[in-house]
Amino acid sequence: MELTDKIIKLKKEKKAILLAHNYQRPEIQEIADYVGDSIELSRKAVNEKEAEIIVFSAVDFMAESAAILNPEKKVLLPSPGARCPMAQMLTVDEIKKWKALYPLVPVVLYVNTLAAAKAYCDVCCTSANAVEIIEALNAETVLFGPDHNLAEYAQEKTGKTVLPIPEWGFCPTHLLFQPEDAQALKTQHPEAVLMVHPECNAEMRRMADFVGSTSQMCRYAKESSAKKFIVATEEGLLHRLRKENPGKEFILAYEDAVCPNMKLNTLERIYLALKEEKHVVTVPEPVARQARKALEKMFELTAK
Ligand code: CIZ
Ligand code: SF4
Repeated sequence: MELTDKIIKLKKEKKAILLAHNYQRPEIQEIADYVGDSIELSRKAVNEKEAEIIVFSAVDFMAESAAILNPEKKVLLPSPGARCPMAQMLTVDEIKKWKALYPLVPVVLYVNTLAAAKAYCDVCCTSANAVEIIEALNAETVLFGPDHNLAEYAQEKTGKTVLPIPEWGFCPTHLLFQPEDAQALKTQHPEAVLMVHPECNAEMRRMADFVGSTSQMCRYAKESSAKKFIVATEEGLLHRLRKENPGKEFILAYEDAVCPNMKLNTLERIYLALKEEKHVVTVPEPVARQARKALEKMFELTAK
């Protein structure tokens, strides 16, 4: 039996669902029950009442969020080494340091953080709703971590003061996109629309026709009358963009823009994790309780 068939069979037997992030390998996206961004997948995890096991094909912080929101379910991360380096950039000590400096300022944390960090914030956000969340808060200044590019983007969009913590946090994959490469592609394909993720640097965002999260890029590409798009985000999204828009062309803005952590998940690892029910992600309850509040506050403040 093919590996994909084995996974599908096991999923049924064990009442498991497979959630795959937009950056996962095409063959994983193809057999997933849902493909989406971190917030869409977290919502799916909560709404799937029947499921007993959630196989979360993504990186550590996303699986942790699913575990926090579903304490009664078994959440498996197929490859335990799939850890987001940006999430590691914000330690609890760093948050405490900034909170001491700005005791009255709310702390907004990107979901790309470890559970222990989330436990110290007021509300979480994703790249799809950071602007909406900061706008909804009754504060003119917020502390925001760990991505300083998203902080800067949110500051531009909201007109509020968004202080990045740490001051330098970044995604190593989105850092690969540089304006010279994007400009060369724009010159080669003058009719193409440039879509840029807010984790990219300010020059990239400034030359973009559209700035948005992966889910927002999918929506934009579908609704746009353009036929060609240059895309500045992790290459996994191009599989979904091409599948959903067969008549349109998608070009990666930098051809090696791969997140090696996301790519640690393979069909083989998904199969083994599910078969042996291994690599269970757990978050100690005192931390989970606090982090859950921050995630729930995010759901509360966003209609989407
Ligand atoms: O929120 C997510 O899923 C991430 C990390 C990227 C995006 O824009 O969807
Ligand atoms: Fe982390 Fe960037 Fe990889 Fe997303 S693409 S998991 S933010 S390193």
